[in-house]
Amino acid sequence: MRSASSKSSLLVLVVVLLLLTLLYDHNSCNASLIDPTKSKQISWKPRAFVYRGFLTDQECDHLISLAKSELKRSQVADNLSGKSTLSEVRTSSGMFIAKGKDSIVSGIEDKLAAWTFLPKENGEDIQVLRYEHGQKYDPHYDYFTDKVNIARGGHRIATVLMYLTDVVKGGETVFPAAEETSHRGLNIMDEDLSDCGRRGIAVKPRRGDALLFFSLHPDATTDPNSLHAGCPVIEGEKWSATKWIHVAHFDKIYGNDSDCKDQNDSCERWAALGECTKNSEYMVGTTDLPGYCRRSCNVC
Ligand SMILES: O=C(O)CCC(=O)C(=O)O
Repeated sequence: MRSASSKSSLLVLVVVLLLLTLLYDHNSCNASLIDPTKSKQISWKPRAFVYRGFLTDQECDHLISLAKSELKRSQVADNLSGKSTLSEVRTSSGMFIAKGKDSIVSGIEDKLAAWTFLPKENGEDIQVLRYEHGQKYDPHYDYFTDKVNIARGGHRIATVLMYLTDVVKGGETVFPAAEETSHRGLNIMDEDLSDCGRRGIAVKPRRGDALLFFSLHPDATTDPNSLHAGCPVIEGEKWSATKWIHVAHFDKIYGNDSDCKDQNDSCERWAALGECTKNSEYMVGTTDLPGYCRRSCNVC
């Protein structure tokens, strides 16, 4: 009798251990897919790194297929008001994929956190972009100069650009204010670059590769060398995915939380439609001027 019951306890113990191992493997597998030897430094001013083969073909195709039917003309943030506006500075189209939308998106976010050493919750939703012939993003900074956009999570500290397709000609990401060093780390031949790409340290889009650069210095001051542009696509089509990462939790405003209310009955519905990101000034607001749907946007 006793030996039968100790056998069944042993069996239960083995099953529990197996389940725990599976759970641990599931949570850690994406992070453990990061291989630091694949990350090469391409510049110190700004701090920029390229990771060859960061995304698998399946991950690239998945992001493109989620985005394809949802694309809208890209916008830029107005320097003073922070409002999103259309501008000839940025002519691509794009859309946002909600954080953790499915297991593939969540797995990519795990890898981003492991590579950048920055917590998942500090990231914005991934933005997928498509650039057709002639489309571009003129030189700009990813840090903000308005109050609205820094209310959620503070300044953007870093950006990861993931390239979802190869581009035959043009479409490079270029850092025109980067301080050139004797080596560029990636052995790109000048003849492979467009005129725009030759204006600084450039990364030629290659399906699956990812570029990480920092917009803030280690002492948290803004880095003017992080000026960057998406060069016009000359031949082919460019698909990319951007993850902007802030200094703090992107979904929280640190301030007075005693008044955590929605002020419009439609807030919940708007939040589900992504308005907290698309229309952050109205929905979230700032610590000085709180928005109308702070509860539904989970910022209090
Ligand atoms: O597409 C690129 O190469 C640049 C994109 C970019 O600058 C951005 O999304 O902030």
